[in-house]
Amino acid sequence: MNIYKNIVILTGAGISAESGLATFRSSNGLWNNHKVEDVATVEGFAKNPAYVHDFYNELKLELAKAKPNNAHLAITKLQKEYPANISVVTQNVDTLHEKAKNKNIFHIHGQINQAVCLNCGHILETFDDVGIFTTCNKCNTQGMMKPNIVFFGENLLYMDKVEKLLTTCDLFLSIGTSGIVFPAASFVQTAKYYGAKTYEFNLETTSNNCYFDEHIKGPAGTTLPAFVDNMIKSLSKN
Ligand code: BV8
Repeated sequence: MNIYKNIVILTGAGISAESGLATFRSSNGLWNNHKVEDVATVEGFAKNPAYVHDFYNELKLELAKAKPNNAHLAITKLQKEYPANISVVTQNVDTLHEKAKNKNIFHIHGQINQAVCLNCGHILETFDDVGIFTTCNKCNTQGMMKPNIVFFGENLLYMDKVEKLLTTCDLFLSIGTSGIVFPAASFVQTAKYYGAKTYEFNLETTSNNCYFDEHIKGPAGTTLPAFVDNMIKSLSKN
């Protein structure tokens, strides 16, 4: 196995599945009980902000209890024992990468424990409920807080940084994402275009499969630790 210098790890809801969190598009998925347009679009929030706040306040309770699994911990081990720049670009709004003590984490679709003030842009970090009566603790405006979640139709966060990471990485690992939501679904294409080796870790092959050099099938809680151990072992062989 090669030695890599710049590694990007893209994660989706599948990496949190073994922590007991529902993914988006599986049968008991998050969206199945709610319409995407009602809880994850700009229009939905404008139409009924209280409903959207309730959805994320409920999700917050569940995500706060979740514990990282062996896939998250494997990333911590890699970042500790493998001498490379290793970034985690996550579509997940849970904080399991933080709980596992991963470093260099970029939440491109936002974070459940944050709300943003639409008046002054201040980010409120809280696992408490946020609603239409919440006051911004910076500008004191009431009723202008929005979950700091990137809705469909909104630009992603950290995209400048992510672009740089994708065009300079030599290894791109995609863990537990269906490759349906853009632009995150196109990251593998960019990485591959700029010469990265690309691996997909999933229970199934996804719509993006032509851009992956290798598919590692199975639950990430098993496949990723094994892959990380091999990467670390390969250091002594070179
Ligand atoms: C934007 C917030 C510019 C809510 C989310 C190009 C083509 C087509 C459409 C578009 C395009 N460009 C833009 C769009 C529109 C849209 C889009 O992509 N639509 C899709 C549905 C076609 N994109 C956007 O609007 C994005 N913004 O492009 O801005 C712009 C600006 C103005 C106008 C237009 C464009 C914003 C996208 C962000 C939306 N917000 N989340 C929340 O998180 O609560 S997206 C949501 O989907 C989550 O973030 C989630 O992470 C993400 C992706 O889903 P996955 O993580 O992949 O989860 P999923 O359930 O799908 O899959 C899980 C996978 O894990 C499965 O494959 C499963 O097999 C696997 N798995 C399960 N268990 C395991 C496992 N794998 C391994 N181990 C296991 N144990």
